[in-house]
Amino acid sequence: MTLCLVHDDRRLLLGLKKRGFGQGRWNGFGGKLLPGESVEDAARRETREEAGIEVGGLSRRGIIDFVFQDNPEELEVHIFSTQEFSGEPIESEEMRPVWFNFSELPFDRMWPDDRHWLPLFLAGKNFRGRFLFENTDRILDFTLNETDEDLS
Ligand code: UAN
Repeated sequence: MTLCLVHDDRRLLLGLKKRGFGQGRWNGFGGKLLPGESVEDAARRETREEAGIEVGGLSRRGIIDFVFQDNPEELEVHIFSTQEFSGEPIESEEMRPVWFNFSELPFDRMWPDDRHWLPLFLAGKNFRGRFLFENTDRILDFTLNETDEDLS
């Protein structure tokens, strides 16, 4: 899966998920890959579909595995950063995009893992991690490490 985080030097663009997995939460833009698609292409497509903007250069900043208890399907999420986009963010059937100051991120209405890795992301670090969820609200266990690897 992909997650695309569009930002400038003080604000992050998040979308309120209006339906499906993660409904009611503020997310970056992203989703599953289509057959034959690269993770970068999927990040671009999902951001176009969900927020109506075209992103420029992407850099891969993190890779996180998500495991949900009682669900054998593990999600490997590739997290991308970009400061380049064209167009105006616009609401789609799936997402309502809103800019948030870094100091006012709505962590209480985001995926619970975000409060762990987003500070690393905003500090310019690369990271790898793994989170085990009991359900979609509770983290049972996690590992998260900064990495000097070039993930791009
Ligand atoms: O930030 C996220 N964390 C996120 N964004 C979209 N999805 C589906 C997400 N899932 C998680 N954690 C499971």
